[in-house]
Amino acid sequence: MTTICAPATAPGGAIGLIRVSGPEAIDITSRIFHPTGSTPLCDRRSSTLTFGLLVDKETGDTVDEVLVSVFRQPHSYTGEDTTEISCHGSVYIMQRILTLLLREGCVMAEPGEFTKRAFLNGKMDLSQAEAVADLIASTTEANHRMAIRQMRGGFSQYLRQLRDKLLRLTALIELELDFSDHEDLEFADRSELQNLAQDIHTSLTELCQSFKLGNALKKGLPIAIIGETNAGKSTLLNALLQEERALVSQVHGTTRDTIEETIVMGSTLVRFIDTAGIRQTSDEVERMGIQRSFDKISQADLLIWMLDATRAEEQLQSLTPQLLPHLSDKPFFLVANKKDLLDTAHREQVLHLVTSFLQSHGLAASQFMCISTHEAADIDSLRTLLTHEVEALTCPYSSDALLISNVRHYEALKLALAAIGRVIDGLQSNLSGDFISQDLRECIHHLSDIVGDISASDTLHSIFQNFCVGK
Ligand SMILES: Nc1nc2c(ncn2[C@@H]2O[C@H](COP(=O)(O)OP(=O)(O)O)[C@@H](O)[C@H]2O)c(=O)[nH]1
Ligand SMILES: [Mg+2]
Repeated sequence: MTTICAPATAPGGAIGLIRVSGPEAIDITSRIFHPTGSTPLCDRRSSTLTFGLLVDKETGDTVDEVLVSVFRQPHSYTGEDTTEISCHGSVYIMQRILTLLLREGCVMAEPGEFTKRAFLNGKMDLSQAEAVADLIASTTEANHRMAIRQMRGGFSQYLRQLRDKLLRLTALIELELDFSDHEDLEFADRSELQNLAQDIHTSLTELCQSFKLGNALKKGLPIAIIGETNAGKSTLLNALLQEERALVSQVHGTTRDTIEETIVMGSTLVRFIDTAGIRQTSDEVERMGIQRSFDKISQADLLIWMLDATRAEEQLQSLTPQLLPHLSDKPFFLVANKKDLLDTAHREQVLHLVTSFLQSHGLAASQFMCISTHEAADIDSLRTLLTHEVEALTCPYSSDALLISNVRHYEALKLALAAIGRVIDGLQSNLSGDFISQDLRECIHHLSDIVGDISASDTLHSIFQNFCVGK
């Protein structure tokens, strides 16, 4: 096993950290380090800090004053002997120290190699290792909470319980098989087996269902802004983002493709999607954009339907047939824009119109607002309402509920779910235990894949290559 080194902090901070891990970590570090005290680094106990000078032997230069932590295997992050050199954060110093470490026999770590070694040495399972990357990337309270829970083993523990249940089920079925020659003997009561299988099926279904929200929390809860051309959708996106992201113009059909941007609202990352305005058009490119708008409408968790208030009635009527199916299955806000162009009487009229429209279609918009996207106060009110709605959408999952946010886990869980589905079918149709236990094994296999008990080396490679260097 090689001894690896890498910077663990980004350049530019006051303090920089360089990590060294592997069988020779302490030896190599001690060759470039002169402790201030009398105890050489090699004689220091695990989890100690030693102050001293980092010296280039060849030139005799003092490179920096540093603190070196020593962790002896297995009591380290990687499970190997490890040192961590805290130096001043200058890019020059860090590079110089790394050069010395390489000269003494270290090799540069690949991205994620420290965590990969931690996994290979049994310090954590694969789902925990993946959570480390999520934790580093977390930008909101919600995805931080998901990552830390997974890193601390909440998910692994739940999977282990499921696997134990599956093993019990397999044992019962194999017991039945062993005695299958005795025709009259029915050792395992099949209805009990069914209950057990059903129980596992329910757990796996819940996990799979949680992916929609888990993934949304990770990538941003999708909120689509929809409506006819020129209603002010792109202006709204820019106002919500507080930047000029999308092109705004009075030319109809300016936004031809969807534009997506994420921002944090409350504790959640949300992803606003500005869509191409929906209208009849002979322009092929614009038609493709409109088709994409409908795709985004289906994928969104929340819709903002924007009307041009000066044309509210015709816009409500013309879009209703196409939008109605989408409005009944997810929360939506109806926003009439350009209120600055209306007098008070006209505003009342729009309010009346929208209220009776909603009633006549049996729709309950979460909110109706008449705004001007040019008014900061209006944007603030809309943002407050949206934040409440977003919190409401994410709260059905209490803070300690398990949420799947990793595509790899989701794919494995879907396969496990299909396998346990076949087990239930098999039990119901009195299939021979041979076949049933085959599906049970497959189900166990997919769960084991998530925690990395059986993962092939190329799977591991593709997971760890996305890590940052030094982790
Ligand atoms: N008077 C007025 N004009 C607006 C308002 N919001 C947007 N507009 C204008 O409406 C036109 C179309 O806006 P845009 O955001 O490109 O609409 P989109 O096609 O729905 O994306 C532009 O000229 C905007 O300046 C508003 O609140 N009041
Ligand atoms: Mg636009």
